[in-house]
Amino acid sequence: MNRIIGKTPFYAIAAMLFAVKTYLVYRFIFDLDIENGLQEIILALNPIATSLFFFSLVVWFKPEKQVKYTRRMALIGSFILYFNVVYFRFFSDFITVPVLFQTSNVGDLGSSFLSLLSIIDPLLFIDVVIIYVLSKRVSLDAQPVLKRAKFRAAVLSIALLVGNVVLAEMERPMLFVRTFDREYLVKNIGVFNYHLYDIALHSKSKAQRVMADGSEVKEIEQYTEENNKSKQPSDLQGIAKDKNVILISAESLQTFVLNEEVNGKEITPFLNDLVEDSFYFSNFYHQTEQGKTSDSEWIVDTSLYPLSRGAVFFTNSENETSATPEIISDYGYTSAVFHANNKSFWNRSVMYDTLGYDHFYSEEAYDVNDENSIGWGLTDKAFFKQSIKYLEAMEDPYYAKFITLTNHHPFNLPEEEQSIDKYDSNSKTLNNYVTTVRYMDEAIEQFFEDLKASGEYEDSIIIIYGDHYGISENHNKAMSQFLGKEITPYEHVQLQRVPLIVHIPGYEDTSTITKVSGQMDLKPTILSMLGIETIHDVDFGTDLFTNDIEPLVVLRNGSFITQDVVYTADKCYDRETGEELDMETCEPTKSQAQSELRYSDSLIYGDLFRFYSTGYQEFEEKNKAN
Ligand code: GP9
Ligand code: MN
Repeated sequence: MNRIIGKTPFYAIAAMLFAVKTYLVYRFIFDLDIENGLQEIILALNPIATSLFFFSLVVWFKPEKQVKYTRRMALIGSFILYFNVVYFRFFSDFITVPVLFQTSNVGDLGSSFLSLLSIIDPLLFIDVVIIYVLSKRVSLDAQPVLKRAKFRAAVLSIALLVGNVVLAEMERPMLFVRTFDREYLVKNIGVFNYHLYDIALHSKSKAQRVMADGSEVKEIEQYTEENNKSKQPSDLQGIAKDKNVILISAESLQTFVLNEEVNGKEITPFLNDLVEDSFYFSNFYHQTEQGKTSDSEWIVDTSLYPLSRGAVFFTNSENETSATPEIISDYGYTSAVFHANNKSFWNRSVMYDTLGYDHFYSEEAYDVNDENSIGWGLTDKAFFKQSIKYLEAMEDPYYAKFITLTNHHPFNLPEEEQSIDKYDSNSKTLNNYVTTVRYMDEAIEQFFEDLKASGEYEDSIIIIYGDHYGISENHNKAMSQFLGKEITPYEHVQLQRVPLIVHIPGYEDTSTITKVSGQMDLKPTILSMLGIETIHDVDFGTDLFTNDIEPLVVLRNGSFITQDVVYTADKCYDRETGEELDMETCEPTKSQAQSELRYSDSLIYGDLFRFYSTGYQEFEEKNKAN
């Protein structure tokens, strides 16, 4: 035995044993999805790099301490891994700092805690036992004492770790900025580095929160009062009082596909018809940034801006909020989100509680198999079909949000599911896109039929909106072929338009509304339709059915759109013609747009709703009182 470990530093042997165990846990307990060779390499490299990095820290101590700390490192590391294993068995998720403070989660585990333990669990500590036994026989002379040996250990472990991060970035660009999903993070940087990253994220947002004292809110309230609050009630105020609200977040749906054809076939035949029979906002913009779908959810439910980096759903999931589901729960509404993806994606499982949702029907609520999955998971058609039973079981009135998935990049669809030809351009993405958009159109059509058949349709209003763009700037050449015009910075802003369709069954006096609007406006519009009036709240949206407010749509990158102008990349354009105007025309609104973004950021980073109590009342109540 002594001969085997004779010359090798003890920390390195321990690191290797620990790495092998970690790899096996990743592979067989966390069951991380491996989609390609690079992911395979990362998953094998990461435990080695990370273990070596942490265990090699002991070389800076005296040899006897090195041995002692190596043992401790193995024990602590094993417990961290084991806690994650137990947590994962219950939540299919990884521990975050806020979770450690969420005692209610521990409550959830309750009596089932014992059932989470398995007879294989002692095996998860086998390396610790081996390390303890070996540590008694290790020769202290073989431990690094010279500076050179110490530096060699440090350089090697850091190099491996950097290699791991570089590969992870290649595999998932912007992994850290977007912080998509804990599973991706763990898959790419391992569970230990993920914990460090999570602690850093947490400390940063906590620090900003600690600095805030709430004095800013008055000024922000005054601003939003003056600029966004209508003086006159809209014509549709209370039109949907006590009705169900069904929101459909249409993945990657952009306005440019509506009323367009490919080889003589409409891309969105159902939506084109629906538009005729609904309020359709033809100049409605998404306002999302890196948080993509989650940003759109944030904007729609809170009427605040997303952040310029990261996703609020991750960075500020513990904030106090004033979100639609929570507000309307006071008026008898139950709320739910339906989305057949992993519930930790975009930290939804945590964030939906924060926003006040009562239920979240995630992947677990659906029967998902190879036959009914395409691309990111369950097909939209199967998703809507399987959702109906849950919707029927919900207590009325409800606020139910459906998030579709099939029309997601890279927009792959098996040939037999394609009802229209692919587009023909140099962009495979755009070529595919039209086919998946059409698939989603058919899925929504089928959902409408099922809503009617199940009797849910009559008592509901149905609001469909695109969550964000699907075709990025990288496809400008193909887009300019599709649109028959050059994609200038002005056109690029115009391409951020996504459809907004407000469908009120039985209501015939509908129209296409061309005034400019954005996702930010949905919260006040919905509340107003439900007959709920704001007494005081801070948000940046306006009721879209009022006419006495000059519309202003600010995009997260500082571009903005008014009835007259489009401002982007330091240039001012006429909104109708796209002609460039003098910057002076845009200047005053530019500073207003900047302050809105700043105000919204301080509300989020400072968690200012802690210091502010919002107030609502029923529209009729106020009338009665007057
Ligand atoms: C995933 C879905 C898509 O659950 O919301 O996310 P995206 O990449 O569009 O943000
Ligand atoms: Mn999306």
